[in-house]
Amino acid sequence: MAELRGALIGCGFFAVNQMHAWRDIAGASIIAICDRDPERLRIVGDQFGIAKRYTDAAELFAGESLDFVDIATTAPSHRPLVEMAAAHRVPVICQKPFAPTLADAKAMVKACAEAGVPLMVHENFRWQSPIQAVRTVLDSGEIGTPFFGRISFRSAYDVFSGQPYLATGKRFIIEDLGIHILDIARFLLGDVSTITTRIARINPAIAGEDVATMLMDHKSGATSVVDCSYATKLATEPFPETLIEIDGSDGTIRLAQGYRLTVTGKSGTAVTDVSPPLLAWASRPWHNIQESVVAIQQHWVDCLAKGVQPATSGADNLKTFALVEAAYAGAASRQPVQLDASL
Ligand code: NAD
Ligand code: 89Y
Repeated sequence: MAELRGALIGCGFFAVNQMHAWRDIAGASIIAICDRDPERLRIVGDQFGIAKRYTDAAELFAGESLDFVDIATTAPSHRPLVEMAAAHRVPVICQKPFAPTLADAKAMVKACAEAGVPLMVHENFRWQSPIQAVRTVLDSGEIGTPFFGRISFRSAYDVFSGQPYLATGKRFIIEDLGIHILDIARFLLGDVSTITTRIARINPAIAGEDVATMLMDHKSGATSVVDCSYATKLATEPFPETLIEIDGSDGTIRLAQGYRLTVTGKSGTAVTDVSPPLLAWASRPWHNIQESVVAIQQHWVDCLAKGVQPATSGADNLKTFALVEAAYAGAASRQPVQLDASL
């Protein structure tokens, strides 16, 4: 198959990882980039040797023949850009958070479905190799049927220096980071029927919540706790590790800090190191996230080749996004929120 010709829109902080990852992937390459900020366009264009540069996405779509577009801007621009891609019949990847509201996200899924173009949300955390290792253990049946999970992300890492907009929004940790952890809970334990949420803001220098604790009923019958914090100072900073506890009818899984996976099940106890590889262009501690960017982008290319829906399609991600909306609604009302009503 001929190499897919892609364009990347949004040449900011995180897009650099996506550009590196595209260079690692067989079967696709980025032939044009776009950013409304000429300085970001210059920096990324020069770093990755991309000659075709646009400051206006409409001009990019008009000027290039594309097999896909990778949108790496922040949420406010996602809907117009995805709808532009759909109008040009160009398959589209969109960064998380999918949109500012669930209504926008639904409209984007509808626009792409009506245009017949694939849509994947860049929901990469479930593609981290330690998380995939947990999924593999569940699939093996070693711990039987899961009845409890705790998916936990607690850190005091300074994310604001690289992403200053995170300090200014009314919403912070659930929308930015919790969205990944909620998606991991869905990935491991299935879809959710009810969520109960408590939030807090500990850091006085930011506008949104930096602590969230969520209790969920999964349709499988399992219960989970998803807890996130950017206000947790620990002896060894775990960023960006997601820690996992799953209890099943025949055993347990523990993914502990330092990427140590302990499985106690039908065959006894096994402890393995599931550290992600440090890719040539990656840097600690981000290497865990960076590796998952390659994995999800490779998945996109594979899905386009096979003509199948990506695991984190727009339609799938509506269920993760609905959890975010339900968490904020439940935090405000202090009441449990049913999920099916919003989808
Ligand atoms: P950023 O602000 O550094 O970069 C966004 C870039 O998009 C900017 O250069 C801006 O000029 C450009 N842009 C915005 N609107 C545009 C438009 N309409 N047309 C062209 N260019 C436009 O943001 P960032 O920190 O790189 O984050 C981007 C997205 O990536 C966010 O949604 C963030 O949540 C997400 N992110 C994801 C991960 C992950 O692991 N999946 C990690 C970090 C950030
Ligand atoms: O934006 C966030 C994300 O998606 O992963 C980590 C992060 O960069 C900061 O919370």
